[in-house]
Amino acid sequence: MRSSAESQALFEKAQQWIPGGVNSPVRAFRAVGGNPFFAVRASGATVWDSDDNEYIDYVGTWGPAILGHAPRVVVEAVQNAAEHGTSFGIPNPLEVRMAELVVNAVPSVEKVRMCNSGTEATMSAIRLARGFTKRNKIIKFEGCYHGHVDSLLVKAGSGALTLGQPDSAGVPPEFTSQTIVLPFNDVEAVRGAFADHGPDIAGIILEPVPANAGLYLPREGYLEFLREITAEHESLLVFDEVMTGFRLGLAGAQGRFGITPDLSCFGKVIGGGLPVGAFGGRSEIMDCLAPDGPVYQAGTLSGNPLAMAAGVAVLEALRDGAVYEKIDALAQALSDGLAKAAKAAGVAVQLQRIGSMSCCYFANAPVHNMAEAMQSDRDRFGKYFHGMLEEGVYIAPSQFEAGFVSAAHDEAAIEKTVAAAGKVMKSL
Ligand code: KE4
Repeated sequence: MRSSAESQALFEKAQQWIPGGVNSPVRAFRAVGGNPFFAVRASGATVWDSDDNEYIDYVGTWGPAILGHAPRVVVEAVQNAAEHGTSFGIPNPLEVRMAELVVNAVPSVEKVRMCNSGTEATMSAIRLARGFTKRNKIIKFEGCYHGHVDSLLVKAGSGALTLGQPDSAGVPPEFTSQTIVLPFNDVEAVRGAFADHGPDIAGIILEPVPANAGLYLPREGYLEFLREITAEHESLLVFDEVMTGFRLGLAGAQGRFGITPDLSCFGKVIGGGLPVGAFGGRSEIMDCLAPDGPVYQAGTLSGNPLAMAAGVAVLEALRDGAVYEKIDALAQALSDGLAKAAKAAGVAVQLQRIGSMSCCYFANAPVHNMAEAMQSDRDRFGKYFHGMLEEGVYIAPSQFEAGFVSAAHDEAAIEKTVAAAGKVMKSL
């Protein structure tokens, strides 16, 4: 049994001064029971807690750690940037380099604006969609999570779904009255919404690969359908690629599926672990943003030099594509190994994966939307989570999250993880 005395003591203290003892709800282990451990160090594919337990990490700080934790290129870039000042609030060369890297990597993005979180990126993107189209309604999908934006906290995924609060308190009905929520992967539902509200729909925002209710894929032709119907109605297609952007390839999910959205939101990977969000798209849309246009959006620390230094270092390390080949292959081996372990243990699982992102649903049938994800056996998942933790493997503390493989993982780590799963699954 690993010791947790230090983490327990820290959690006691944290709960006195921080709501729930955490600065983001999903970290509280509420979905899996028990108390969170406190991380004190992370390097490569490993995280150490305050009781000196070590874990192979498949959360990767919820996506940013695509190169692994504390890669030298990022640490040195941030150290060097810090020597020259930690924030200017004045345009700086690193912002230009970041914008150039994003525009060169994502064909649909002609201009990009930096901000400080994925939430800011999606909030700004839907404001921009409304300002550009002069329409009010936004379509989102059940189970998709776009950060804690008031008007999008409706049947949201991730921590909201995990905690059973897909519709948050504190959001007046007026704030969500312009939000249309539909089941994902349901063509007729979208057709019906446009039939009823077409002229007032500013856009559709979606995770092209929903990964905040576990991970499920768009059905064949679904993204193409959304592209066509939004173009037909002069609504905007907004891809929330906060998680998939620069994770599923340099051009993210839109590159994998060959879809050209009107706006894209980014975060996580482009910050290299520092607080960064971004949104971008066609110049004619982006030029509606202040100071050129009437749609206001701003941020004291947007384009912060430390965050830009970290993000630029990561994007430059990804440019030759070699990382993607490695992490996709390792993730394939992981999913194959977990599936074999489950079969040997007689445990029903659905291993769903794209690139280096995956989810192990404890379910009897494949998952294509939130309703089906909700059929998964969360109790069994909780037991699996804690069993893996005891074996030194840290996966997301919720069935409704995705897992990530980084460039710092290797075959030995995958083999250790699969062996641990083989042992744990036999006990479920
Ligand atoms: P942030 O505001 O947390 O930087 O990004 C919000 C967001 C937007 N869009 C997508 C597709 C996202 O996945 C997220 C945030 N992801 C969650 C994990 N699934 C963050 C973890 C947390 O809330 O602590």
